[in-house]
Amino acid sequence: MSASSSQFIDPEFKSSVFKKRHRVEELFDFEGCKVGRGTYGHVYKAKSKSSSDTREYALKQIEGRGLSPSACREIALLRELDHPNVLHMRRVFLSHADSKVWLLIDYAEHDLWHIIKYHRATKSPKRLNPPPPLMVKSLLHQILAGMDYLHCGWVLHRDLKPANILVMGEGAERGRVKIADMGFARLFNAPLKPLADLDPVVVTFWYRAPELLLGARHYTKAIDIWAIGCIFAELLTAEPIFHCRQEDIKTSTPYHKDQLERIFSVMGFPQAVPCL
Ligand code: 0ST
Repeated sequence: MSASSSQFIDPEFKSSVFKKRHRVEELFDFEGCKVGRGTYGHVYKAKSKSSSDTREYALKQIEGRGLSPSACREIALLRELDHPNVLHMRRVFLSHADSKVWLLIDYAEHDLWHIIKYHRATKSPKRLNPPPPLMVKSLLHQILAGMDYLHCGWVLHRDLKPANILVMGEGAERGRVKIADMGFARLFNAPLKPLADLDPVVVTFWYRAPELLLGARHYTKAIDIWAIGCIFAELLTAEPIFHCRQEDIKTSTPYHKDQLERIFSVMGFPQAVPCL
C-alpha cells in the first residue's frame, strides 16, 4: 500500500489488525525445506506447527515484492476454485516486513513429467514400459474432471503439459491429480521482463495445438483439449507423441515449422472437408 493511502487508515485500527495478523513463520515450519525455485518464486515444503495438523503443505513465496498484477490474478483465481482435481489454495499470507506474498497450497509430491520420466527410464531397450492401463485411466479421468470444472467456469489453462499435472503422494489423497500452473508460459506475456534478459531457455511446443502454431491469436477450450490428448498419448506410450527439437523461447513468431510437420507426419495432413 502506498504511503498516501495508508495515512488515511486509523492508526489504532491498523495496529490492532497488525497484532492479530499471523505471520507465516509463526504457523508453519519450512526452514531449509526449499523444494523448488523458478520464475514463479520459491517453493518450500511446510508442516503446520500445530500438532493436530499433520498434513504436508507447499508454501509458495511469490517472486518480487508486494501484490503485483500477476500475484493478484493468481490469488483472485485460486480463491474462487474448489475442485478435488484443481490445486487448492488454502491461505494467503502478506509479510509486511519484506513485502512478500505467500500462498499456502496442499503439497503434491509428484508430477506427470517425473512419473513419465520414471517409466521411460525403467523401460528395457526393446520394450516400452508405460504406466499400467488402470493408472492411465485414473489419471486421465481426473485430468478431464478438473479441466471440465475449469472450462465450465470459463477458466482456460493455456499451458497444459505433464509438468503442470501434479499428483499427490502418500497420505489420504494418494494418487489424486491436482491441475496446477507453474506459470512459466506467462513469461511470454510479461511486458516488463525483456526476453533478451533471460538465459537461453528451451520451451516445449509438443502440447501446442496446430491452430496456435498456425497463428491463432486466441486461446480456446479446444486448445486445452488438444493438450490433454497429447498427455493421454504420452501416458499410453511413455513417449511424447509430437516430440520435436526444442527451441529457444526468444523465437518470437508463433509459427514453428518443425513442430507442425511433426504433427502432420503423425496425424496425416489435414484434408479439406467437402461441404455437404
Ligand atoms: O498452480 C498455481 N497457480 C495456478 C493454477 C492455475 C489453474 C487454476 C489454471 C490450474 N492457474 N494458476 C496461476 C494463475 C498461476 C499464475 C498466475 C499468474 C495465475 N500455482 C502453483 C504454484 N506451485 C508451485 C510449486 O509447488 C506447488 C504450487
